Amino acid sequence: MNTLKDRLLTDNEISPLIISADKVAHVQMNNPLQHALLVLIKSGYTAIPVLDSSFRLRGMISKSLILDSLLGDEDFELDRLSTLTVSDSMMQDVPCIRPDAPFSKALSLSINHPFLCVVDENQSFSGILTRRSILALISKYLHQPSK
Ligand code: 4BW
Repeated sequence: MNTLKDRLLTDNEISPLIISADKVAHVQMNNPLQHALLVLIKSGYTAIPVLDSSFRLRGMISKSLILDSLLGDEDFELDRLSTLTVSDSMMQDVPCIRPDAPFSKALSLSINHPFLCVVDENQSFSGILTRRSILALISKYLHQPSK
């Protein structure tokens, strides 16, 4: 009888779980902050990847990072939405994983990160792996009858 651990570790690649780049809401580094806020509000996501013009991953932008950038000494300075760009506010240190990484690595990283960016050795962006898809796979194995 296979244990849950055996079944997860034999299903060893994350590629079937990846949400492909064309389905991932993202912004570019030189977009005004206003554009990033609109994409975040319209998509409903808290945080999304930041790419460059060659589709390489450069960072991540979130609603809270934007709000933090707008905060002046006493008030929110809304004019900064058009004067600042995504690169002024983004976080550069983003959790990443390779498309051929083992499931166990994705599982460990997803404890602290709601999504992982999937990149190759040149930082070329191929999509994201969400905590939701990782939990869904574990749930599937948990509820499947053992062989
Ligand atoms: O618009 C949404 N559609 C669906 N189907 N689910 C959503 C949506 N917005 C939020 N959710 C749910 C998901 O379960 O809330 C969770 C937390 O969302 P978040 O973090 O705080 O915006 C979602 O969990 P998840 O699917 O495991 O996704 C984890 C994180 O991955 C999200 C968001 O930052 C990012 N993300 C997910 N799908 C994305 C995306 N970013 C850009 N484009 C996508 N398609």
